[in-house]
Amino acid sequence: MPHNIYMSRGPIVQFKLSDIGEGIMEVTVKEWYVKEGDKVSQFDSICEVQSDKASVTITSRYDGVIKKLYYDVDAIALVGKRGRGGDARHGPRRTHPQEIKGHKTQATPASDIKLSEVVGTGKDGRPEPSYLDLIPGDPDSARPRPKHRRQNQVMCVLWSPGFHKAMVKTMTAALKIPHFGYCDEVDLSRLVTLRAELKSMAESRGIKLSYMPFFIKAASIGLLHFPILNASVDEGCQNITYKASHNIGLAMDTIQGLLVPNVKNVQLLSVFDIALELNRLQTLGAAGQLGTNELSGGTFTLSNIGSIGGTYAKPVILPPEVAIGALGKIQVLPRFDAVGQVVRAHIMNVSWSADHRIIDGATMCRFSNLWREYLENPATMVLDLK
Ligand code: CAO
Repeated sequence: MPHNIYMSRGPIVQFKLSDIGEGIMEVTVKEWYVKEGDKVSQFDSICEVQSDKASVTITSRYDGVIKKLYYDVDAIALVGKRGRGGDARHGPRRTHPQEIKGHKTQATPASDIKLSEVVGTGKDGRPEPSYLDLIPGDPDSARPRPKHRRQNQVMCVLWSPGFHKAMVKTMTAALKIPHFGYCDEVDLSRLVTLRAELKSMAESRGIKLSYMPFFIKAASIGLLHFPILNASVDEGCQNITYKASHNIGLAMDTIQGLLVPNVKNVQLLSVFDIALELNRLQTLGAAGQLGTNELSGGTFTLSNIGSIGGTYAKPVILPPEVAIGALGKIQVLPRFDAVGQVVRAHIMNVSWSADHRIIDGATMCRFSNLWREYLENPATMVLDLK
């Protein structure tokens, strides 16, 4: 699957999708992250390809402008093959190519690109057009960049390189945020009973109903009272942006590693609507098909690490968000009831982290109290449902 790099005042470099290992010979183009005329920088995500083993994000080797995309989404591309030819079943398809124009680059192919992948076969040494044409050249192409980056060659079932890179970037940015931590325990006994009643009803509608939709909805109702927790702040902490949409992210353990898709506009959704969307996100996550739409735009996050195990956690804020909650395992534990009798209770711990530059402990605590009360008395949620 070659990409073409067009340099309008220099040689044109064609490169092919490198061998991505594991004996994989063909991939399906799952998503283009770029379109005609887009400017890209080296290491920007270009597209997502899927093999029968995993999905891999292809990143740009150059700064430049996208000239042409040669594969439609869902088309099959052969690893290391030229863009022309191929039989009807497996061969690369050229469908609805999009022409993209641009200007010269100073970029050169990364030193580890195999010679056979850098060919000039067309007129004036230009290669024939292939799957993706990109005209390199970026105003800030003079900035230092890694010299020996291996490209498209990491095949990883647990980690998609693109997502891992994004995680490194996000977590490094998160380190700059002074985290405030706050923990509490929640008695979910009533919610356990309620969910047991509703679970089969949801199943009859083809939906799996876990506790997450309740946690997410209670958080959204809480955010209506504490909008500062559904905000973002600029670097100098001068401007706070309050987000109208409650796009609640949920940390998801997927075959591509940790991803955080979000359920959009939770403030407008019922618990059942949230369950429906959560089911969809989990199905996509299990298939390694979560895309930009699902993964971008989150405003607040919950991480249900308790579905795997554990009680407390120390969640890390996902900038530009300002707060995150981690949920522990629901455990059956002895607790005292209102009249001092020991009862069997379903207890879950919650651990919140918030950006202490703009959120104080009292705010986090009040939000947590409200969230806890809704979950401990789930019938009260009905009163506040939109
Ligand atoms: N305690 C006890 N049981 C739990 C639970 C908890 N905290 N969370 C979920 N369960 C139960 C569910 O109710 C469900 O039970 P039933 O089969 O009886 O319905 C079962 O465990 C499986 O639930 P699930 O995991 O499929 O669904 P979910 O909506 O609860 O969670 C998701 C979805 C995506 C959050 C979860 O699958 C996941 O990926 N969790 C890991 C998150 C993670 O890695 N966090 C760390 C981030 S920091 O690195």
